[in-house]
Amino acid sequence: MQSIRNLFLLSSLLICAHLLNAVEKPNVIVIMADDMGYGDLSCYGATEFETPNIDRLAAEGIRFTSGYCSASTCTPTRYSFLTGTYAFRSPGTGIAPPNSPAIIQPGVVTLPSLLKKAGYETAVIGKWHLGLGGPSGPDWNGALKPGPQEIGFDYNFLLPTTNDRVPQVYVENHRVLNLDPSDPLWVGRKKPSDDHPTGISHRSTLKMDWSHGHNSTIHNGISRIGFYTGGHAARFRDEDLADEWVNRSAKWIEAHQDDPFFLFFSSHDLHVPRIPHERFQGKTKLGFRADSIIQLDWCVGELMKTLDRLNLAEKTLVVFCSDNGPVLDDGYKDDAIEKIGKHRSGGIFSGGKYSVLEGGTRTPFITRWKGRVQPGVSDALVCTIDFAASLSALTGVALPRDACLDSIDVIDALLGKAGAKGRDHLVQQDNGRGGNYGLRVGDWKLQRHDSKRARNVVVERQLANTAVPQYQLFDLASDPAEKTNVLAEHPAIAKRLKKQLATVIADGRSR
Ligand code: NG6
Ligand code: CA
Repeated sequence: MQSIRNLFLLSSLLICAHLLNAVEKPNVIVIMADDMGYGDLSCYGATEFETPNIDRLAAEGIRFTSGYCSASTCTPTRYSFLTGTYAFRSPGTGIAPPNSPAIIQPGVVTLPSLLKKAGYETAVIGKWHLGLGGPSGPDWNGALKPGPQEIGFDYNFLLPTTNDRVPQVYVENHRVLNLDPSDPLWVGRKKPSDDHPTGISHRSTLKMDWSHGHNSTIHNGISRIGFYTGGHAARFRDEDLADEWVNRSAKWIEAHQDDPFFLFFSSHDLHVPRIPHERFQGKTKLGFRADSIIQLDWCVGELMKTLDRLNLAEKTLVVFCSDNGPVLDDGYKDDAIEKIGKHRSGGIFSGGKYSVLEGGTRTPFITRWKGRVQPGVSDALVCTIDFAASLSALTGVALPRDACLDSIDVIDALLGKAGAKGRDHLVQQDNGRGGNYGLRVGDWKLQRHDSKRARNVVVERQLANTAVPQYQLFDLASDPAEKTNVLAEHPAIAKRLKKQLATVIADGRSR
């Protein structure tokens, strides 16, 4: 009896010691760029401008060469980042319109709700684009819920959709900030009156012209997707967004410096309309697209200064990533194509935003944790969908079996442990409507286009749809640009990957 009790005590002690060793609770800041391609930073090969702050982050941490987001548009990547589940499993996770209701329902296990279980304070500051409110959509003049606070964030300060969509107001927790009740905010899909000025009727007055779409309500000299009226006291200037994110973040970090905290810093740079602050305009020769990159680089520098000032750099895991690959003309005439010169926004990869080619989802991906992560370059396969499982593992939170269905624990790779390989496969998707997928397994890449059309034209020109076979196979080791379909030469591999992709889709989970 005595020996059984001793054995029990010993094993409990061992388990405790193991848990004590394993569990670490660094602060976590995920900085997500918007529409940034693999080649858009000098630490990833850009030569036409410099991004010193992000380069420093990479030099002090790990720069991944196979870091991905899960989709090549914003809403599905953000959905997967927060829920740990591939967006193609849930209809209604494509690019959200201005009046979209909340896409992630209260009760769903999310990255922030898991971190709350580990005792974290959590916040999202910046672009949301995952809908707000119940089934009938956002109540702009009332309480905007459900929203981030109903799915695990203690605090939110948001651009509610994306800035080429209406309305241009901030949402702090459940309310539009500075909304004057005597000037209610109305947001809709139909022109509210015959004389309502639009990008079509008042085109000559615009400070930046549109090239496709984006010709409805005008605010700050820029016409947008969708219509709105009222809420004038609440409206912001596009030029001030980055400063606002930085100031709000510094304040929030300072207030939570003694807790473990998780901050999702969701930049709007370099999404259209690209209107950097006046002090960044003209900083590069490439126009406002690259000027916005410089602005984002400045934001990263300011965040790092805040960590240094509060002595938090060694207590904080910083992640830099993007929500989808690059696009040049995304609806406004900002000279992104005309001024691109030698710059290649997708680096050596083909495709970009809206595409399942590598350029659509293989993006900059950096982790830094001073004093804990050994600096270097890693070719481990990691994805933004993996933070839920990885950070749960790090912080000692049990991941429920029926949640985060595609999130893989790659924490060893994220923290640069020698020999850590990350995932063994990854499914890539576009906006999720046409049955377009990529499957990467090792150096093999299967493209599946059920529509038999692919958006695979170099982003340096206008995107266009080209006819393709339903399935194509590429060897990324010799052909990273996915130029030569080798499916006919490797029928057995193609068969295996087709089956694997079909199984991941049919099983409803891959974890
Ligand atoms: C597209 C918009 C594009 C951009 C995108 C969403 C048109 C013609 N194009 O529908 O400008 O807003 O949606 O981008 O309206 S994302 O990065 O938020 O996914
Ligand atoms: Ca985006």
